[in-house]
Amino acid sequence: FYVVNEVVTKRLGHIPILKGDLHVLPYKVQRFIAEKAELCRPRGIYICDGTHAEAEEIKDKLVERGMLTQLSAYENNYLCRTDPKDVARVESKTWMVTTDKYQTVTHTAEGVEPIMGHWMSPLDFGEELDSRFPGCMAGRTMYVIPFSMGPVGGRLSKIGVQLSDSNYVVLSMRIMTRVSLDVWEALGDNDFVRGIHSVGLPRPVKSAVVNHWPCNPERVIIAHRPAEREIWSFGSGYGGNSLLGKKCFALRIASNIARDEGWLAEHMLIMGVTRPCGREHFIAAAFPSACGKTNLAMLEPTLPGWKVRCVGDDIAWMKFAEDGKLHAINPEAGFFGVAPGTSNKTNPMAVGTFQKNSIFTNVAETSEGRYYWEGLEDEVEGKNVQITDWLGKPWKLGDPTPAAHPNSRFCAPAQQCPIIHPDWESPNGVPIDAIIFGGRRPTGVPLVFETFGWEHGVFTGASLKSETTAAAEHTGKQVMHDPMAMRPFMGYNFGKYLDHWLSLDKPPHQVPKIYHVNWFRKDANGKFLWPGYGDNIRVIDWVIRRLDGEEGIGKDTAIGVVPAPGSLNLEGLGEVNFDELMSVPRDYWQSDAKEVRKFLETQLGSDLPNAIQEQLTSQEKRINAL
Ligand code: GTP
Ligand code: SPV
Ligand code: MN
Repeated sequence: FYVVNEVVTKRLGHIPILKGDLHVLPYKVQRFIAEKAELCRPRGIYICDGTHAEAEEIKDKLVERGMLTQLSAYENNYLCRTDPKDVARVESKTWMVTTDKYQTVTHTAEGVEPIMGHWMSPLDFGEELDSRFPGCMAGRTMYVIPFSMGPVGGRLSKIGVQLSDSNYVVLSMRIMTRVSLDVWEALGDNDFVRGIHSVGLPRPVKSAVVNHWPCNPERVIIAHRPAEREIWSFGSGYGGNSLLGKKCFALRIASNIARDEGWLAEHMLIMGVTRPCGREHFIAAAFPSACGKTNLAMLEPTLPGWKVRCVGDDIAWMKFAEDGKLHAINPEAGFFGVAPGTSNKTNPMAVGTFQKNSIFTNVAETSEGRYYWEGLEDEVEGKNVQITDWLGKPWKLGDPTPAAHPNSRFCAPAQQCPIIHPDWESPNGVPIDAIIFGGRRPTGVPLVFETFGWEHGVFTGASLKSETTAAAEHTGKQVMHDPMAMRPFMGYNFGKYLDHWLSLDKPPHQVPKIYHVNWFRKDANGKFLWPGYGDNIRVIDWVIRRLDGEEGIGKDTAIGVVPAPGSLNLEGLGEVNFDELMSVPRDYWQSDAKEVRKFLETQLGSDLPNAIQEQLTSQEKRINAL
């Protein structure tokens, strides 16, 4: 037990502790709570213990208020509809606060806005903070959420404490991270990542609350102070904006810690793939938001004898271990996955995961108490089923607007995944054999290629592009640069980040091979050339055979090694235009190379690592020789 000192008592003033006991909290945590309570002035403080009873109590209250609806066809599944103005990450209002601007952003060419990292000065941040946080929790409860990213006490794990006035956040954080009193014990006197989150709507509220979902879209700010390991989030209750363990901590803050400590924090899934012969390989893959990580992580192979097991679906923390191998852990404990497109046909393992104890946000609902979204058309039983869309309006098949919001999500415990890997919580992580980058590239980019080595692989990751999706506020479907699938999540100067990646290729490290995939190439009629989903195992099969050194299955091209004709297992597939899928069109790549050079030079300026510049030049030469 810890003594509660006078300063803490004084700062708390009359704010009561509604639940929990300050005496079990390490001093640093007590001071943190007292300081922020004095600032935000909640009506009371609720220290979460992570128990089942606690979740039940909060859920019952939210159902009573109408914020959650039970989906009665399942066990302990709930639907939440947000204010339609609060449905995705808000990249334009997400900032890194550092004294030196160039800690956050690169030295871009004159007049060019940096797209990696969004900088705010400490002075400006101070003003933004002062105009939002004082009194922002008035009339609300401040929840104290102790959480561990990675298994509690694990070698690669880190601890955070999030303060939030949103009970939806409490329920979601319990699924997405490990929330428990054990965290205090593991923490002791050590430092922790601090998260302060408010929906930004103190009581009495001056504007109407839509769908019982308090938020303040006009005043949203998500700010990170990496030096202080601190996150301030205001105005949004949605996913990546409010579940601070996820993108804010596990990517933006953690990438800073990772650079300092010599490891990597990446937007990557982690999967174990076992071949018919019984040998298992681990793969980490980075695709931008809503580009297929969850689906690949729990893919159900269409090739007989193969087994895929999921370690993580969104974030990987990776560190070289004594054995020279890159070991990865999934810092999360749940999946916050894109709902539309998820079905028994495309991703049965995800469906299996969210049959109970899950929260669905902005999906549609059937009159039978089931969830519904685009992609489930074939799974609605009975003619008389009525559907209510994500906005709460009656909806029927063929209506011009979608039933579920395109960025509607399921939030489900990873433990429930039928193919969760037995080592998914191993504190030492799993050894990564290959890293895959990918994106949505409708034209020009082959289904798969292997890069020529670590530097070329890092260059390929740095040149990653993808069509924008509904995961953030971008509209339309333009192909956008998303280096390493980290554009919205970069925690520091992208040039330094590339330097860090490049520096890892040194003895005794055995760096993984790096690949690039594209499930989304289209034909002249706009149809996908590749069936995707479970059939992606055919690409993984080729990747693993390459890792094993099988001869005669690769064909050199200007951008990397693609499968040689006949080397991809297409057995049992309908017709596939292999040549078109694998082609590397000269004109396309010539103009792409020009665009990539311009991008890297104007975005990175003097921060562009020499090794990347050399890769750019040699790739241009290869392309021009096509
Ligand atoms: P975030 O959670 O936002 O980081 O997304 P993610 O990368 O995990 O993407 P996810 O697996 O949820 O897939 C996003 C969308 O792409 C879903 O609608 C999927 O159905 C669709 N998708 C995933 N894999 C494939 C594929 O191989 N082919 C096609 N055509 N679509 C896919
Ligand atoms: C993403 O956008 O990459 C997500 C969802 O995984 S969110 O948690 O909102 O960031
Ligand atoms: Mn993601």
